[in-house]
Parts: sequence; structure tokens; C-alpha cells
Amino acid sequence: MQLNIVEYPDSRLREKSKAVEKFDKDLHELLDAMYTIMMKSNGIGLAAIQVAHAKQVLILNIPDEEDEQSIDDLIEMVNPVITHKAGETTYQEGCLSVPSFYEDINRFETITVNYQDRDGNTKIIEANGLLSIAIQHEIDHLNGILFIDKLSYSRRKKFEKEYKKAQKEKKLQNK
Ligand code: Y12
Ligand code: CO
Repeated sequence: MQLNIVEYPDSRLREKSKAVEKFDKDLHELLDAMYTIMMKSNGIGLAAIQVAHAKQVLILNIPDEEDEQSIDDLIEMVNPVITHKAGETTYQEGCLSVPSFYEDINRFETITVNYQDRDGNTKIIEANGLLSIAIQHEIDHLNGILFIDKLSYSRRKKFEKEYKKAQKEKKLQNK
């Protein structure tokens, strides 16, 4: 399965993803292909809607203390729901669908998430630190929310101007 990353301002990023009901070969192929494109793109988290599949599916591969990503740390979440949130934290976030833009975003420090794995088994995880931030970022994607939606009015305006300019330059370079 060949996937491409959908980039802002593509309207598909605003779609609400649907719950997964079948834990079949198609789902496994989607998860495998998402991992391939995420690693190829130097990502640490990816939601299915970012590759144009409006399914409640996300993957995470948080780097270790040596900043290395291991497949052993890959987390696949299907139909995730945050059941508990506490505290506050700020992190400079980036997103494969909003290339070359990073900004401080406030999130909950600790969360508890109920989800299913690729075979439909129910799982519960308590997360904090970068994992907690990444899960919240990716679950937002499943609801059509991007991290840039959390910027102040003035910061968002500045972003829109800078992003449009960067996109124009990118187009000219590809001509
Ligand atoms: C903390 C904050 C946000 C997340 C969500 C997952 N985000 C990513 O995986 C972002 C990846 C990313 C990768 C980029 O590519 C390179 O660095 C080579 C990138 O740069 C460009 O697009 C030029 C931007 C974002 C998880 C945890
Ligand atoms: Co993102």
C-alpha cells in the first residue's frame, strides 16, 4: 500500500475519523504502510487521516534517551479514548502535515487512554511526558483538529502568512 502525507490546508485533515470495526488484513496493511511512511518522513507520530484514511487509527514511535527510534517501542492505537487527564505541560510541537513549523502548545501532563490494538484487544495506558503529548496531538487529528488551531489569534495569522510564503517557494523550486 503506497501512502502520501496530506498537508495543510488540505480539507481532508478536517474530517472526523470513523471507529474501526474490522480488525482485518486491510487494517494491518494500513498500519504497516503508516509505519513505513512515518519512518521515511522522520516522524514520531502519525494519524490515519494524515494519509487520507478517515479511521480512528494512530501510531507512535517515541525516541529513547539516545534519541533513537526502535520498532520495539512502536505503539499502535485503534479507537483511542482519553478517560482521564491531569496537569499541564508545554512542548514545541511539529506535525508531518504542517511541514517546517514548530510552536509551543499547552497539553495535559498525564493522561489515561483506552484503546484497541491491531487485533481488537482492549488496552489501557497511562502516559506522561512526550508520549502523552504525542497521543493528545494524534487524537486531535482523529477529530479534525490541528496543533495550529491552538495558537493565539495573532500567532495564527503570522503562521498563515509564513506558511503561504513557504508553500509558494516550494512550488517554484519544484517547477
Ligand atoms: C510531540 C509533538 C508532536 C508530535 C506529533 C508527531 N509529529 C511529528 O512526528 C513531526 C515530525 C516532523 C518531521 C519533520 O521532518 C524532519 O525533521 C526531517 C519536519 O520537518 C519538515 O517538515 C521540514 C516536521 C515535523 C509528537 C510529539
Ligand atoms: Co500532526
